[in-house]
Formats: sequence, structure tokens, C-alpha cells
Amino acid sequence: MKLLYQTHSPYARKALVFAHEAGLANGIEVIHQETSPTLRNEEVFAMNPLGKVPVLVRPRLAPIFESDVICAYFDTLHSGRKMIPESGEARWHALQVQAIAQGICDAGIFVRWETLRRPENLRYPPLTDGYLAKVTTSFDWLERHLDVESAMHIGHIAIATALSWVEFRALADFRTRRPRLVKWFDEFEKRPSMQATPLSGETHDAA
Ligand SMILES: N[C@@H](CCC(=O)N[C@@H](CS)C(=O)NCC(=O)O)C(=O)O
Repeated sequence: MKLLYQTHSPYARKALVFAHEAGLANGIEVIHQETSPTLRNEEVFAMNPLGKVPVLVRPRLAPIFESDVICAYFDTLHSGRKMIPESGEARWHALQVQAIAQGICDAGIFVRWETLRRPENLRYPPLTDGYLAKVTTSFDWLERHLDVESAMHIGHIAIATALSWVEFRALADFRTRRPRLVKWFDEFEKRPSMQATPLSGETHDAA
């Protein structure tokens, strides 16, 4: 299998960390791709009509895109404990936490567009503030609700890769007043799956 990847994408890293945790990483060739809504990447569009990474390219089977779907597929490929709990409240909590992580990254990318990339005269600061508030309110939700004691699940991987990216891009401070979350995150970052997948690089928006 090939994973169309980006070294600065929290979503791509989520899929790759999941693969490491599932013991699948050795069977995956990781191929870096630059993507941007303002710079079309034909190789990625050929596999994913949304033009985004990650994309999992499977021999003789259709490509799979969207990190949630790729992780769900990976979870079917290993014989260990499932990292997406199959039933009960554990399942809904893990998926809820994953959704919060996705929301943090989506809002964070939006903020980067508004603050760094959109021409200055077209920016609208109240929108940036609104999106940043979603990010910081999500940190507070995680401080209260993240199940830091449970066995590792998809939500943990998604949150760790999201927070690591928030820090990498200096988007917002989650460390102040969130000791429970920070303690858990600092421990999680030591895992070999996180150490093997460091973030690096800048987004390329123009040819
Ligand atoms: N919901 C998607 C988000 C993927 C995504 O936004 N990837 C970014 C890289 S961080 C991308 O390829 N963006 C290109 C674009 O928006 O055109 C997922 O979870 O895989």
C-alpha cells in the first residue's frame, strides 16, 4: 500500500501514527505530496476528488481518502485490540474525541488562511476570532472530558496529532490552565509512533 502523505499535515500524520500503532507501518510506502486549494495537485486529485491528503492507495482496490476512513480501514487489517472500540459508550467517546480533533485542525487551517494567506485587505478578523474560539473551547472540553486513563484509541491518536500540529504552527496555547490534558499529551508524544513521524515543512500555495 502507498500513503499519499504530507509531513506538515495533522490528518496525514494521524493516519500514519495509527498505522504504526496497528503494526502496519512496514507495509506502507509513504509518499510526500504538496496540496493546496490554490495549487492543484493532479496526482492527488486522480485518487481523491477533494484533492486532499492523506490518501491510501491499495493494490487492485479503490483508493481510500479522509483520515477517519483510512484509520477505520487500518483497524480491520490487524489482529490486535481494535483501536476504534466496536460498541458501547467507549465507541461514542472515541469517535467524539476524534471529531473534536478534526474540528480543531479544520478551524486551525481556517485561521491560517485568514491570518497568513488571504491578502490583507480581504481579511475579516472577527471570523479569525470566532474560529480561534472554537479551538480554545475545544481545549477546555478536552481538559474536562478526555479519557486519559483508558486504553489507547483513535481519539487519542487524533488529539495527539492535532495538538502537536497546533504547537508546530504556534496557533494557540493549550498548555496554560489545562494540566490534565498537557500531562497526557506530553506522555503520548514520547510514543515511538509519534517520534517516527515528526512534523516539518511549509504549505506551498503557489507554483
Ligand atoms: N478531512 C480530511 C482533511 C484533509 C486535509 O485537509 N488535508 C490537507 C493537508 S493538511 C490538504 O490536503 N489540503 C488541500 C486542500 O484543501 O486542497 C481528512 O481528515 O483527511
